[in-house]
Amino acid sequence: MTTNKYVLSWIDEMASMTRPKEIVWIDGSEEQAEALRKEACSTGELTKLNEELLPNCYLHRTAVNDVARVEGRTYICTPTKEEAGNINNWMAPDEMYAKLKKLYNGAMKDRTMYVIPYSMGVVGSPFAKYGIELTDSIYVVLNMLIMTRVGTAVLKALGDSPDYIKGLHAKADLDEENRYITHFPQDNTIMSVNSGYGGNVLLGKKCFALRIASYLGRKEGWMAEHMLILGLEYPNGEIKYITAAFPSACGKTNLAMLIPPEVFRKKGYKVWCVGDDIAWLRVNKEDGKLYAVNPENGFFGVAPGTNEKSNPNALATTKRDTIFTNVVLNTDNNTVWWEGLDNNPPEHAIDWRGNAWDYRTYDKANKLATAGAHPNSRFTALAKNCPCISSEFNSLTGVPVSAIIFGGRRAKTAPLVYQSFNWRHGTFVGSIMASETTAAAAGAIGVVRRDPMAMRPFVGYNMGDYWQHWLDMGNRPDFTNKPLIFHVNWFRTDDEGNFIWPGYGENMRVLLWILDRCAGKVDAVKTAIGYLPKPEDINIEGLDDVTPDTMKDLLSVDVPAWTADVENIKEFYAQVGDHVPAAMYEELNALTARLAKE
Ligand code: OXD
Ligand code: MN
Repeated sequence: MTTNKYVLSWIDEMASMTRPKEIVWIDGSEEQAEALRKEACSTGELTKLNEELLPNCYLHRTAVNDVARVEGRTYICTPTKEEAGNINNWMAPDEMYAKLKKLYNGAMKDRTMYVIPYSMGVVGSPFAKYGIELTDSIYVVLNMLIMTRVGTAVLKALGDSPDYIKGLHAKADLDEENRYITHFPQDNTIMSVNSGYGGNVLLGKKCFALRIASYLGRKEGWMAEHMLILGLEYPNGEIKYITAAFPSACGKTNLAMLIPPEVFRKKGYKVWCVGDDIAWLRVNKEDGKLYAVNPENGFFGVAPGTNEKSNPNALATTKRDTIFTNVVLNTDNNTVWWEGLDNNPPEHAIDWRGNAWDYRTYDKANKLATAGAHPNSRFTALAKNCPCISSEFNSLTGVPVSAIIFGGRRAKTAPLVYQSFNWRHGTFVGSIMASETTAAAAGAIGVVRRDPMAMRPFVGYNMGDYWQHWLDMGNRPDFTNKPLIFHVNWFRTDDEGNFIWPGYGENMRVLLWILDRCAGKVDAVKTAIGYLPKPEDINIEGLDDVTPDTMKDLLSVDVPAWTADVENIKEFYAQVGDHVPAAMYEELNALTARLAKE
């Protein structure tokens, strides 16, 4: 399929190490995909679901020890530890290559090696970057066919160039002790072994589009971020674009596909989804604005909790052409189910482990052991099947970003929304992003995990240098029309621990304030942490449970909580180490001084 000597010699090298029984090139055709689905069904790797109710949908179960990304076994292998920084696991490239060589040695014996040429971004667009993933898993091939743009067009666009990302994945024995997800940014190489779970093996996603791309972005003057992209359409047809970064499992997919509350819907407001997980951002020299593309082609969303209320658009997207992973199989009608889908769990079912499952045994206090679907079970669905997919989804140049939002899950510390003073302060706000653990997770409640820009597990180099890159972007003379940077918190609680903001579609009310700020249409209150809305400026029309008093609460700055947080931030900065830019410490000191004056 190609005469590219860089591609061919690398595949030769990988094949002589892994020794597959055959090599099959993935051309992106429906015929080949269908043949692979059939083959996977014949071996039990996939189960075909009810063709009438869920056309072209399949179920897959991973090994029980292989259900999530493994941050502890994810490595950035730069020549020096300093380049990877303290937040990443690091191993010297030679040492890691030697270790991997042993694990890959003959790992594809009696298996087929699939060669997947794929593009992150629209093939041929100025934003696009190409990759080739070698894998011995049909599940990976079929997921990549949804999540990325795959096939001969990619090889044609690559031509004779060596400029592609090499990715090698082998399931090997799925041995947890020898599971490695490794990145060699200087070699444009990703190597993954002993896993079959999405984030570890769909190498275009976290490994390429975030870790390697963030490294390339720094080198080449752009940004790869863990952000959704949405367009908010006003009744007059004007559309403004927002990107938002939240830690994993904090509702990015829900916000990206938001359905406006009825009062706004009736007036003609709409929200369009451009992406739910990753944004590649570039400064456009002509208008000085930041432009965003979503390099992916599908959604790899968390199933549990997705329902008609939380995200009807995501649910609709999963009704065809979808691969479900680790959800419940309803054996009465061959459909799928998960906790939080509806109140009708199937009478006869098989759980994510592959065992017969009786929903009556479900115990909320012991979710992991008794749930039918794994809490991290997923759907892999095509973006084009989403009812609210943006007409700009396939745009070659991306959408202009008016606002960047950071967010976390904080019971008290962060107000519903605040605006940073400027790009530098906004970078600081991103650097201190955090979430508190909830009762749902094992361990102590309310423990703060710092997750800067939601990129803690995804920066392919030193976190301090990554913050410096944000600052450097802000200092570019051609970046004249910067988005404003905000922080939101949908998870504020009262003293009894009840959420006081309804969230979901109602979050649109906050987006409207944000965009009004960007358009210079509304005033704000200057506080120690940033600009806050005047309570009356968040439109609560038709929202009965949020009284003006609650709104005041939501928009208050808890000075003691912030003062305590500053100590935690200092500890985190110390952990990031001596690459933390001086400007971030200046921002931290300025915040401390402003809090002291309150
Ligand atoms: C994540 C994901 O873990 O998107 O962030 O899967
Ligand atoms: Mn994510």
